[in-house]
Amino acid sequence: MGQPAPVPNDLQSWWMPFTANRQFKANPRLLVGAKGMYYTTHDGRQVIDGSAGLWCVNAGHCREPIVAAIQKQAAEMDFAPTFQMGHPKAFEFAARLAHLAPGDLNHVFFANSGSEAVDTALKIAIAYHRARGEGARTRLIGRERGYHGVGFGGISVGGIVANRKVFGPLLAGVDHLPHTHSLKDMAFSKGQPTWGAHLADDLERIIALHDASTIAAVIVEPVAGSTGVLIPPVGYLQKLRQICDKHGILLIFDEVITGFGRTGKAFGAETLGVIPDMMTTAKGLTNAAVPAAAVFTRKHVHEAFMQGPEHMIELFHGYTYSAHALACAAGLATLDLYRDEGIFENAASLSGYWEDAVHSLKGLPNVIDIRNIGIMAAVELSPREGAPTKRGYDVFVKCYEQGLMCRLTGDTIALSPPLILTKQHIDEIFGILAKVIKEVE
Ligand code: PXG
Ligand code: PLP
Repeated sequence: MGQPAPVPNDLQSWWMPFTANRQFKANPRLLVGAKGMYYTTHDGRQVIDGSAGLWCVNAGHCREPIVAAIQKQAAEMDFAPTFQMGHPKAFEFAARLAHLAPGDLNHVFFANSGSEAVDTALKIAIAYHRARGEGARTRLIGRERGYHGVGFGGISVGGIVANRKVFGPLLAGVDHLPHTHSLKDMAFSKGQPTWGAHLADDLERIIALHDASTIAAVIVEPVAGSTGVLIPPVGYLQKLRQICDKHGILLIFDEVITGFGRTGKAFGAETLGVIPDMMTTAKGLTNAAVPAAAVFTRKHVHEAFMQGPEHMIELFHGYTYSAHALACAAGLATLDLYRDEGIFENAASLSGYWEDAVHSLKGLPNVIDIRNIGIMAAVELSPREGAPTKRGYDVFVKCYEQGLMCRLTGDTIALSPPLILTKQHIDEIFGILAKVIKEVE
């Protein structure tokens, strides 16, 4: 027997997620290092991280306390089962999170990605009603342009057409609210648009159609992120809350992006002044250093399950890696950093400077809308005649070449840098973006 043949290090084997694989592999962009606000590229350049990775590295990259916590945990205990077993850091992490969450959102179920968190929350919603003797409440209401990950539950309640249309009939019994974006009525709003609260009234129409007795939950992102940063109109989420309460429907906020400081408070629920019955989180939960997600539930939701014989499993759901030891260690170190460095407070205090900086792009060629809240923003460009998404892509690639990583969705550039940023970083981000927008036809 000879040596195994050497494996050629080519780009073909990895089928990349949400990527134009053939285009990318013809001209790859590889990241090889990261520190604080910057990535290092394979050709040795420093690129400012205008998107916190994928909206997730809220405390900045490779922070020592998080690195140390993961290293220590990996050496101490790598994995512990969490079905009928436990480990101390999982309880500690859940208790810290419950303390951080608004209202009585004080029970935490762990998963490993936003998609799993969404599936978990939708399943809990349906099982909750059944546990209370309302087993006919199985319908789920999402929203057009919503992003709730890529599981079958998430794409069913989600409203991104490309993520749904080739995957068959999806979950049955799902309906959608209209999205809240209208260029005509709200272009260049700063923070929450004043137009659009009435769009929440459509929930009453959907409820009248199906009857409240068949509806389990409504799920929305408090700020729609992935679709291009759509800020909820003033009063809109309050209306959803009132209508859900009136009809006994659970309200779920998908805070996978808005959680952990992005809007200037720990959760979007606080910034926007509405407490949901459940909240899904991931990303900033562990500063993305180890994959993890958490579903927060209010006391009454949890209590509905804590009935019946005590030897019975209350919820037949969970993942091998729920409350993974490395994730809990990383998460605890992350929460310490958020608290000790006042990272959410930094986001809140810079949000005015951020708003002024992004709105200074108004008037540049092809800019048709600018939206912002906390430390997130979108710059929408008009699509090129007959070639939608091409202009956005050209801006995205040129930004990367000139030292800025941002996110692209269609012809909209989204920005959501780490929340440890300073005014100089904001100047750097918008300096590059403005220059590129002027250069791209
Ligand atoms: N819900 C929301 C609101 C999200 O934003 C998910 C669920 C799914 O999380 P996972 O961990 O399964 O990806 C997300 C994720 C982008 C982008 O740039 C957004 C997400 C993920 C990747 C890219 O728009 N959001
Ligand atoms: N901020 C974060 C990120 C936290 O994790 C916590 C506590 O867990 C707090 C604030 C609240 O800190 P304290 O419990 O010291 O009031």
